[in-house]
Amino acid sequence: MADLPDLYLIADMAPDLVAALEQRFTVHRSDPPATTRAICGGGSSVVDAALIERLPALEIIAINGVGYDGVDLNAAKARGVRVTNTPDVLTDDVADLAIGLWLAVERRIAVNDAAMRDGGWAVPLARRASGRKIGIFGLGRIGHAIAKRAAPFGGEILYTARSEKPVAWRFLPDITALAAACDVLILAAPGSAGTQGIVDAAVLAALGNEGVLVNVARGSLVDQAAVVAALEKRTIAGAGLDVFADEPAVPDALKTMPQVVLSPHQGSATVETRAAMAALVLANLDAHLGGSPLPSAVI
Ligand code: 8YV
Repeated sequence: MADLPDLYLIADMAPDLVAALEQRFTVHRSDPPATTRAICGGGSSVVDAALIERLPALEIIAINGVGYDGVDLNAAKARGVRVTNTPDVLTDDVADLAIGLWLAVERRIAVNDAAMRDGGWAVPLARRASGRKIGIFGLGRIGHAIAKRAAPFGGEILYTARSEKPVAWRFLPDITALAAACDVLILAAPGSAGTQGIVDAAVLAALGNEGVLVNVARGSLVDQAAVVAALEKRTIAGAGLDVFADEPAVPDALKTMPQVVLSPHQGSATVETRAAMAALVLANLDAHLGGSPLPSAVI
């Protein structure tokens, strides 16, 4: 039997996906040979110019995730290397979690649960979620899905994005204006040079001491030290965080704050969605090997 093409696997994947990859490829988890034609990674995987250069036979980078902020697209493009991701199939899950984190912060769900497990019952009053003005940074598929889920809570929906969209929600020109105009700032934009550290002390001050920050995008979007300081000083009221600057590391200060709800990058982490993501990864790789159009190509 002819040798299977070589694939470099650079992130942990579900056993079913690994087994399916091993049916199609000779899978390498380290020291990929020069004959490597494919790389498979996760949404936070780094595929930089040096790695691409090291693999002269590389044809495709298949990301198991919607984000590909760790992939050097220019280097890939220069080599004619295709890049694919897994959009759409995870949109609902990430949007659901954004709403869940917001409600968990506002209604003290996690901290009350912990208090009861410690034998408690009497807890402080929470804050009403309904009617709060929801600001969404990034109105792509996930941002749009969050807006649709938030609208029935009765508060105004506002957003900012690279451009105004043909939607009924109010557009603000930048994230500082959005933070000043909303009560809850939800981050749903991709990680990139343009969004790096965009949520800084000034944006947090604009959000204000009744404001809540929710991040289901990337840790790189926020100045994490500024977020910790703003929470400690009550510059903002609370935060629901699914992503962090240096995962899986999480600042200890956040772990003791009752006004913070923490989640270990679980946006797309459901059985159904991970199965759909895996199927899309395989569909992209199979299409590439078969010479047919790629189902979800970035480039
Ligand atoms: C995944 C993600 O957790 O889609 C993304 O960009 O970050 C998450 O869905 C990650 O890709 C793991 O593979």
